[in-house]
Amino acid sequence: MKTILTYEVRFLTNGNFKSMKKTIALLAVLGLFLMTSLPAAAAEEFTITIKDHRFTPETLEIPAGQKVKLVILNQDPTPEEFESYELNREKIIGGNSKGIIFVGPLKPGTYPYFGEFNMETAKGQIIAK
Ligand SMILES: [Cu+2]
Repeated sequence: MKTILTYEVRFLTNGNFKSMKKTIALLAVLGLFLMTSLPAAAAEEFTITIKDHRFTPETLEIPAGQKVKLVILNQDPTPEEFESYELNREKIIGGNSKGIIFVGPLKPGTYPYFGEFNMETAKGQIIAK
């Protein structure tokens, strides 16, 4: 922002065409940045917690037809891999840390997922409605 203002002031004082072009370029970049970052910021957020190699909630309902942000909180000291063929997602979440996974927009339906490192216990499903 400071940079843009500097160019703006220079342009106004000198009427320098080069500065004006730089200002326009910077504003375009800023506009693009806002346009691309806003939909992500607006995505509804849901948290899935991993504890004792299980997911909570095991069944998560999310809205169909829109992008959703999943925050995977791993409260186990060991890493887990969130994996889903149906969602086409695979992400390792370190022990005692969190991972972010964006899904959707999804068609209504059931999307199973599992923890690849603890497949007997770590199972869940996402239901898009
Ligand atoms: Cu995997």
